[in-house]
Amino acid sequence: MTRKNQTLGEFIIENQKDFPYASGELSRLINSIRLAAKMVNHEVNKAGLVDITGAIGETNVQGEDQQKLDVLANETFINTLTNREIVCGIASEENDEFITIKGQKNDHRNNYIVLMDPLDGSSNIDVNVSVGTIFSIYRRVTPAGTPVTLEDFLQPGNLQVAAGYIIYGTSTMLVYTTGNGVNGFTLNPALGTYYLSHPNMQFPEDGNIYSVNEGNYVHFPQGVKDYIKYCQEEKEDRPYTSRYIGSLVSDIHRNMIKGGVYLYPSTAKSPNGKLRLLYECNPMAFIAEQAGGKASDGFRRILDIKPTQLHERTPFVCGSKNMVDKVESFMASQES
Ligand code: P6P
Repeated sequence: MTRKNQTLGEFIIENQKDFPYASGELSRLINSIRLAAKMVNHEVNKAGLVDITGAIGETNVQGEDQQKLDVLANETFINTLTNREIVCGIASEENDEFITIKGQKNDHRNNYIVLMDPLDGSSNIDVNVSVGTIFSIYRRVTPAGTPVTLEDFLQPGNLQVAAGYIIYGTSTMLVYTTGNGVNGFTLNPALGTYYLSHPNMQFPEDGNIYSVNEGNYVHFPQGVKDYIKYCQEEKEDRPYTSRYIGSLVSDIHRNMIKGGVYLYPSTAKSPNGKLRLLYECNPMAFIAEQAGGKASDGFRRILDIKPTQLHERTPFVCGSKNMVDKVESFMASQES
């Protein structure tokens, strides 16, 4: 149920009953993400004012230069989630291994695990372009009372109980789903309160925006090359518009509102694509499908992929259903 000017807190309480595990834990978990997002937002919004945007000279498991805000965002979400007695494990793009959380009684009795990219698109920080946090939530599958194992984190995306993102843009928004549609909340920074600004977000079935780094064109599979040329043809419903921010959350958020498709295909440099399955593609795919869109690796539904490694990558095509179908048709024609 949604109503105008509803706050995130009111929304969580009024819709908690829709969640099969309505023990209140998930609500508390979303609330802790809400708090952490406000704290990170405060730092992101003043990044240019203090020496906090520069790289700290270290690299993460992806071999990417860690920006100070990456590290700060990672620590903020981990600390906030750990202190809420709901989560038994956390995996992050910034950490080589997953983190086991015993709980205050050291009994491993918490039921949820969170996987996250704490600050996606962080290379944009120094140029003042919007960045985002992406999170994915599962119930643990190993027995309560025992430490989480890698098995708890390697669940297919179709078992997610919730997923969402925070976009630190011209305004800060929290967009999430618990499997009952997608709702967007905009932060009023003066009050520190999120208000329901985008109820029941829906991907338009079609659109005219394609988002891909065309600098990699020569390395793309032929099917992707053919799709890009299709978008550029002078026809009644084309050419399309190319929009690519280089920040996954921003590109997909815009495409969900306006209609469009985002592609990060395999390339010679990244034969499995660049994006990570567990904490980028799965949560964005859950949101896309809940909003009536579609997400695949060009051939298979993203949410059905069985992960084998914590930081594994996958090619990613996500957006308006008819546009993803079109990309897949070009990919299939090259396979036959
Ligand atoms: P490229 C940011 O590093 C990111 O993970 C996504 O947010 C973004 O869409 C993509 O990589 C950009 O990658 O290779 O086009 O710069």
